[in-house]
Amino acid sequence: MAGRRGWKRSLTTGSPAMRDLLRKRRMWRGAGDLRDSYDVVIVGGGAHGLATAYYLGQLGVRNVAVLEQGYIGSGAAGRNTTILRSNYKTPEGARFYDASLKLYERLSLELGFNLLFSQCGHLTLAHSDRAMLVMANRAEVNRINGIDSRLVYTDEVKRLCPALNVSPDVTYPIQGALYHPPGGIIRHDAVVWGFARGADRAGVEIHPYTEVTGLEVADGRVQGVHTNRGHVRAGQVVSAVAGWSTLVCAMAGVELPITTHILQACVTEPVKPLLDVVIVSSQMHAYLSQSDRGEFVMGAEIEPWTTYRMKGTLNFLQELSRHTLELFPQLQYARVLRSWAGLCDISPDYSPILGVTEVENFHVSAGWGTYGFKAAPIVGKTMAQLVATGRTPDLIAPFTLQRFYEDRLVSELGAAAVSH
Ligand code: PYC
Repeated sequence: MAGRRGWKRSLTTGSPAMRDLLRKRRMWRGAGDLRDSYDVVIVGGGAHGLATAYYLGQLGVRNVAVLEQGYIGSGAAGRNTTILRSNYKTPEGARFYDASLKLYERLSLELGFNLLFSQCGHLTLAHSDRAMLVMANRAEVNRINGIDSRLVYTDEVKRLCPALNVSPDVTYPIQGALYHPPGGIIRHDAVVWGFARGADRAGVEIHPYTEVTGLEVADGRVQGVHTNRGHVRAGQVVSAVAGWSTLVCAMAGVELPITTHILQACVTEPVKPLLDVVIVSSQMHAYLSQSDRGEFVMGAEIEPWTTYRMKGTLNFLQELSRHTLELFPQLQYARVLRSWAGLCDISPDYSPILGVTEVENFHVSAGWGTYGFKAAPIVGKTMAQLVATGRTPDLIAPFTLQRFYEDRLVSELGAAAVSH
């Protein structure tokens, strides 16, 4: 005990050099009090909110606060299955997610923080003639946009993933796949921490456990934010709250065409390395990867009912196990360690809703459905440009809320393994 007390004393009363060292080692500063006023308030301390804060810092925008109702990264950023890819169906989507993937590729270096990006490749399996046509189509769109994607047949699928069961004697035999070499997995909480640390170093204030309870709008313009810690004035407000988007935007009187559903995932105990590519089956609504620790990380389709309650179901575990064992029978004795559910904010065309709203200076990053995590860097970068310049960057122009009033949908229907 005496030893521990001594150690504590040296932390608090150590030399200025030691205190400086300890301060530098912190990932980010403690929250402190809220100021009366910020130039920019970002609602949501997940990957999108923190990325926006980070890129605002890079653009030299100061007096920025991130408000998070829980601990940072406690929403969708901490509940995804860490998959990155850009093999989307529409040219607008493919270009947008490709820009995000390219940012991810150099993000560890830029943030000076290892995000453990494993660019191991991504296979979307096709189990029918129709699915092969759809994959061929996606490969075309991808290649036209400079994205590395191609149709492969069963022999190459087996070569890329020797552990996969490609036998014809299963419920859904594999005919081929869309192969996307730049796809992969990344450490999701490291992405959150890396952006938080980078934003903090640029002077952004990060306030966890600060819930937004209302938005103040007057004369068609956002004026401030009510929180459980008091009111703050705000020049601009960005909503980056994923599954809670409809609720936060409603506080500003902005109606979003979004329904909110849960998406469930789970992880097995660690097993020996046998999977070094991401496997997705659209037919079976399943996606799998193996983490650096050896766990199989697996997810299923969104649940069809709308809810804000993140409760898991036994049915999910049963269906996902059945499909997984069809693909990887060798996992029959692997135990599931934990499962979780996250909220998905789904738009009518399965594309995001990004940028300005009818309320001046109130901007939104929403409608992510199941694609949000992979978009974090490009959302951050483009939203920061919007906030800093007042102009909508070309990359996100197709995704404004206005498209639903002008029938300009960007349909990503069928570009994922999760019911759509
Ligand atoms: O679109 O890659 C994807 C995805 C994986 C899990 C949920 N969505």
